[in-house]
Amino acid sequence: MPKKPTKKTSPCALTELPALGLASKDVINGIRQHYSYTLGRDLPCDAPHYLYTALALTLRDRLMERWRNSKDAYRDASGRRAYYLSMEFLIGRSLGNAMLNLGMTGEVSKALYDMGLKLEDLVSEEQDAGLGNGGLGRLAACFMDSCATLQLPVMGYGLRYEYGMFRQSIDNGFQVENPDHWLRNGHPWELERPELTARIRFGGRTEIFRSRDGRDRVRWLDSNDVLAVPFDVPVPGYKNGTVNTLRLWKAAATDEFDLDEFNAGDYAESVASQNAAENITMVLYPNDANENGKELRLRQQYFLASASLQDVLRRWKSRYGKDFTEFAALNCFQLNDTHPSIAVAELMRLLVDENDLLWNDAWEITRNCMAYTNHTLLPEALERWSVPLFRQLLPRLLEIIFEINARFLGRVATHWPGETERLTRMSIIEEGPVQQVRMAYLAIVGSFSVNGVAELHSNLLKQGLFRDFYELWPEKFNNKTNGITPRRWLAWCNPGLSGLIDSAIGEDWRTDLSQLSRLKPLADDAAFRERWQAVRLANKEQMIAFKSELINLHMGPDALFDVQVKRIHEYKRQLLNILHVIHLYDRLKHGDSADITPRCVLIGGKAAPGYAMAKQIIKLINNVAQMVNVDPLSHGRLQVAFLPNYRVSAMEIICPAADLSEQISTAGKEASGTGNMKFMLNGAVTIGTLDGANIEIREEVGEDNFFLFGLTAEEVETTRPHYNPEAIIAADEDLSRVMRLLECGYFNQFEPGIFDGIIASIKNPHDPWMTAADFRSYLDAQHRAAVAFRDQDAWTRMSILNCAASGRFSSDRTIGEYNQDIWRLTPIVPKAVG
Ligand code: N85
Repeated sequence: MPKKPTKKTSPCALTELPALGLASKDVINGIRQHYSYTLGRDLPCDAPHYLYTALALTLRDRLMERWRNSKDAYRDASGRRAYYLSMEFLIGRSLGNAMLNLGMTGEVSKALYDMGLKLEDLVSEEQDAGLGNGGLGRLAACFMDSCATLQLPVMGYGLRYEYGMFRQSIDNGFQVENPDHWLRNGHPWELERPELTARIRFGGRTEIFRSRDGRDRVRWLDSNDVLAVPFDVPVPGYKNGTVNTLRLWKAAATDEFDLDEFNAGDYAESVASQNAAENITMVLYPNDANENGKELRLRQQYFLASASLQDVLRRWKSRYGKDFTEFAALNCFQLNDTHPSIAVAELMRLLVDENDLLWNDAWEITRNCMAYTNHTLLPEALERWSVPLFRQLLPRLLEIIFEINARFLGRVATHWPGETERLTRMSIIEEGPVQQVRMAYLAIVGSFSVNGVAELHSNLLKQGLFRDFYELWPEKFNNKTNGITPRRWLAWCNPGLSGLIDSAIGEDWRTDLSQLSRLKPLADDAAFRERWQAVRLANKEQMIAFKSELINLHMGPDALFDVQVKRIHEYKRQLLNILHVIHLYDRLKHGDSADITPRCVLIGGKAAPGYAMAKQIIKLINNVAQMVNVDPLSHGRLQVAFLPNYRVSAMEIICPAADLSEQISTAGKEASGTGNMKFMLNGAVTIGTLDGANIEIREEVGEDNFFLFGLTAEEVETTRPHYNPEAIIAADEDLSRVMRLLECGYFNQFEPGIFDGIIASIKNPHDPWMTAADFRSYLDAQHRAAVAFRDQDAWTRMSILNCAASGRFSSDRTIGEYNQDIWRLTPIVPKAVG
């Protein structure tokens, strides 16, 4: 770690530099300098990777100036700040975003053109930063973009995983997971800050002692410590001079050798054992549902919470010393699901054990600065940790949780005297053969705000999972419907449509997405519709060209592009989608193809490596694709493809090219969805259930421009007790035929039995996802969509209306609401550069 300089060098002398130019000539200079000096390349080399890095560093230089001014402005304002704590930030690529938000797209393109380079070639050199599983992680990234664009003093805290989300390849139809060593070729967007390293404790034991003021205190002894080294990533706002910080922690070993081993001559072993420490941030857990009981995962969670809180307290104390009276008034932590919720107990520990506060004062602070966002309705996805594991790994934290729980249950007992059932239900500690810590309950008890991520989801939380807590504290509960950033998800990924929209309503929609409603009247303008359709056809051509490297898409851009991309999960019902494909194929085989709409069904997504059923579904999609695609009957009528390795940068190509967006989860199961919003913004029409944010999407766009099907969340629950899929199959000719094809092994002729699990799940009266129940209604909706698509002009009208109605789904709106209701921050404008 660099030593602090003994004599202070004047900061001005070091940092006062003339502003860097933004013109193409300045970009060319920057690229040349970095290419030769920073990267030390001396031959006119055509390796695009170095050119990408040189351009990235050129842009980063411009970000640096704005970053410093933003930090200065936040420090000088000394106002309230918020921190977004998340185990996942699914950033994707940063080059295009930096260029766009710096307002340099035009000048960079010109510079590259003058140098004989193609922007796309450099862009595609960048590895996705895949530091997340799916929606929750991508939401965090969109939120960071919106916070910077709204000039809010919000800092992100996360983990710098050495290996991000695995790369998926397909072998004989099966998913294969490959490690994603995304940092291998360097990551130009980060800045290591070793001087801000924090120390994190694990294991050991606790001891009570009497302090000088006569109080009983606790100390944590004999712990095994790990260092947390921050890496800062700049988060630029859209053309506003603000650059916020995303601070990602990397685990590093302390230099303390195990002296006993060392003296015994086991030098190498002693050094090697330090590796265990570095494992903490080695890999992202690839589960988008609960990761059951893995010790390493709990280590990661505590590592994030402790490092981030220590960082905030360090800044606080450098300013206010040990006076914490204003702490809750000036700091707010947003917990992205329960993953970082151990922060509740850790803040108590830091305040009480390390900063001498009394319990009650510390608790008052803690519960006034924590806010919790829930992202799931699936009870099995709620995090629980076994008490013995907790005790062994984090003994002091467990004591604090027990104390929080004891005081909380006292409160419950006063509120509902004599209701012992309620005490059992609401306890943070679940009783059973092995006691469990219920992290969601800890998060609720320790927060002043609890929110869901779409209207339906927030309401269902109040009625179901968190009902008791809602009855106790109704004022804590609120809704914040998710959103997506229009910079990445329209301006950057769909330049064709962006240009057309600009020509119609100007450019302001980038920061005020409600402006898109001005496109509505243009849906009735035939000339505009024609231009809209032309752009969308070009996007489809582009996707075909791009994907043909991996899969052979023989369908032309005139076909209906029917797309479902998201994590593979039973509740998301990729299975229902493929059953529909089998039905279409069955119709073709029986000569029922007179009025079939040419359709290209694209399905992509990763299955958690240990989720057998999800992996079977991928295999089924691939096997169906293989049968359908080679059959001459399908030619020009039907194609199915599984898109391997779905990720952020793939979505940037896919969503501008989709006609039909599949949002077909069992109602009441998808908390919100955000892919649904990306498709809508780019002019796709949704086929969906009344689930998550689909409901709000349909409200905005109107029922005529949305293909609705399926049971409602309420109907799902009332149907469940007498659900009889076999009877449904028997009564439905089309479903019977589909099931017969599956059962006779039509799609697995040389792989007997591999789909038995899937078949059984459809026929199971306890199938939680009730696939058979929605089959008929789904087929009808698909038929309506197919018929509608044949009238291209009418379809284009719907497409325009979908985009025009998507303004509400900007993450700027979402963040505006978080700020108004929870964070209450004042926007801060940094000094302009230059
Ligand atoms: N949830 C989501 O993406 N969850 C995860 O990625 C996740 C859960 C989890 C549990 C999505 C343990 C360990 C790692 C984990 C919801 O499904 C969407 O409906 N990772 C919602 O739109 C999205 O969060 C954003 O709110």
